[in-house]
Amino acid sequence: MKDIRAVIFDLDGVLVFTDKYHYMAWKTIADKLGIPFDENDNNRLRGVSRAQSLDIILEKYTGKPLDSEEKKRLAEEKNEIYVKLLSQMTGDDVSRSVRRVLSDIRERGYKIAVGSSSRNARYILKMVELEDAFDAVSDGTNIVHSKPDPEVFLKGADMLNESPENCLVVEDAKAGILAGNAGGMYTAAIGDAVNCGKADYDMFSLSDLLYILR
Ligand code: B16
Ligand code: MG
Repeated sequence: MKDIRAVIFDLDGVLVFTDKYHYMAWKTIADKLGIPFDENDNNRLRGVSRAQSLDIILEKYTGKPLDSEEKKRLAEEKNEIYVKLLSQMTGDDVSRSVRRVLSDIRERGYKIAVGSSSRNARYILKMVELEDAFDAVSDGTNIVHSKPDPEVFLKGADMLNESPENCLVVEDAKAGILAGNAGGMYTAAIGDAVNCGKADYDMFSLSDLLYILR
């Protein structure tokens, strides 16, 4: 029988919508290199690490080969643009309904954590005034393998002192749903991830969680 005791939330695309900033920053880099890049291409970068995102963008690159130093510089340049865009974020970037879902779940006795591939997760949480909303934060700074590897969620479960089979992962990316499944956790898909058909639950909005966790 299902025994969910903790919920691990992906950040970008679930709690906040920083994907538009990722897009703007990657678009600057792609334009500079003459690579076609649109919002559909950007969808492929959901939940994927920064370095892997660059590799995906470079699939359409036809210029002179880039060595690892040049790739590192491009990823850093993208991050500088991205972080500058993030600095405009405020508490208003998290909807009231998202805040209500988080506090309701906590009041019902569930532990909650963030499980994000981003190395900027803590900065984002601070900017949107969510830094005290979670029992744990597992992010791109404490993992070696990015989603669809389950590492970020397994570390999150560990930080919460919960077994994977007692955790529910909430994700907007196929890579994240696959990661949660690989980690032996329950998974709930929202947004783009619903299309992958691999989650235990498909949600229309985050407040559907209040029914799943009844
Ligand atoms: P950074 P999530 C992910 O966040 C984003 O969806 C993905 O597009 C991004 O490449 C990744 O974080 C790494 O982000 O460059 O800030 O370290 O969805 O796992 O919360
Ligand atoms: Mg995401």
